[in-house]
Amino acid sequence: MKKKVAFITGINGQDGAYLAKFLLDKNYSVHGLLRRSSNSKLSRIDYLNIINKITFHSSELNEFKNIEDIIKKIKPDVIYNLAGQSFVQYSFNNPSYTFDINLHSVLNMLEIIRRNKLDTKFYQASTSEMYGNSNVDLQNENTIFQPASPYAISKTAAHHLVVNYRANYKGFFCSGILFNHESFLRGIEFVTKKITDGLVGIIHENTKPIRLGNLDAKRDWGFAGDYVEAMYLMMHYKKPDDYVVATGQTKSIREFIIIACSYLGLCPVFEGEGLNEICYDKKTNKKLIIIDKKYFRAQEVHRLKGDPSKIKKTLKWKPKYNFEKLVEHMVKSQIDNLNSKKKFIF
Ligand code: NAP
Ligand code: F7E
Repeated sequence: MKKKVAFITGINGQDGAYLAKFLLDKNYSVHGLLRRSSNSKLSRIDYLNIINKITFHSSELNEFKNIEDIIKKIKPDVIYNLAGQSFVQYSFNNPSYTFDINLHSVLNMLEIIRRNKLDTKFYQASTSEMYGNSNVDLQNENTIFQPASPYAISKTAAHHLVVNYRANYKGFFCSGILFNHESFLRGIEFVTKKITDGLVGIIHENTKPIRLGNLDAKRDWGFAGDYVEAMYLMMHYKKPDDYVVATGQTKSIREFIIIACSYLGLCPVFEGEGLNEICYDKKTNKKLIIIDKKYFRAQEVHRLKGDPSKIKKTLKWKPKYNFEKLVEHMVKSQIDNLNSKKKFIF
């Protein structure tokens, strides 16, 4: 039987790499988009041992003609659009670039499918950031969006495009509204990876304390491997729709630090307030965390907590990792990484 063909943009990112592995295991023929600058660093795909099983294509996401040529050539059954300017803080400094990649590229791909009359299914990587500082306790598919950053606005507009194209043209277009999901493959600029790699470095390599911003923001954190399975389930349901993917629990950065410390035998004490707060290990007096105003945002999203009832009920999605298991995975994988001959940096 002919293999189904998947095209993953952002294949070199955290989710792209996990999804590529997941789809290869489901016997898909996997094609991935790399921007030219990505060619020299395929570390996530390398870590998962799948480089030789993927066909790579090279283009910036926003180059309409290149993307159209690739799609017409490989005729994918499914496109997972995971490429994006994904760093919220960067979007305050570069809103225009963020809009170009996160919004215009989505419009381009939907137009390519429509104009060429393709029956390709399309998945869009929407985000919990679209809810912003919502006053709703548990955010679900019906909660009003109040985006609080250029990143969130670009993703909200792209989300509406997908909903609109689905209604107008009846294509199989869906969005996963994914809450934060992390793993050992997370980029080092994100707070969970900064904390786990930073603490492991302090213990095993005597590195400097970690510099962080707001420790009191709360996020609903899941494991990326569980979340790519949710994407797959959405794309294999009988009809296209949008789903919240979340754990239903929310934890602060401070709680993340405390749990990560517990897996390293550290006893964290927080002292001082605001920019003068520090965190040190009670047993050794070693400084672990320093607050740095550079890491505070122009506007913070204070608390996110998702309601995954719809995806659990309709698609029978069930995450395998809880918060503690996620943190343990990130800490232990980094210790293994430091002890192995081939060291991965993401
Ligand atoms: P990620 O690790 O930052 O990966 C993003 C990927 O997009 C990278 O491979 C990057 O390429 C690629 N990319 C960026 N700009 C590009 C461009 N101009 N042309 C082509 N490729 C480009 O992000 P992720 O965590 O896997 O997230 C995947 C998607 O889900 C993103 O769209 C993100 O906004 C969204 N999302 C993420 C979360 C989360 O918690 N992880 C939650 C909700 C939504 P390089 O490898 O060259 O940098
Ligand atoms: O920040 C606080 C920061 O950058 C989380 C992306 O995948 O998830 C991610 O966006 C929280 C924020 O993730 C530092 O202020 C404190 O409150 O790890 P983050 P994010 O902004 O939630 C959503 C769902 C996406 O869609 C995005 O693509 O942590 N924080 N100190 C810090 N954050 C960072 N990065 N660095 C710090 O030093």
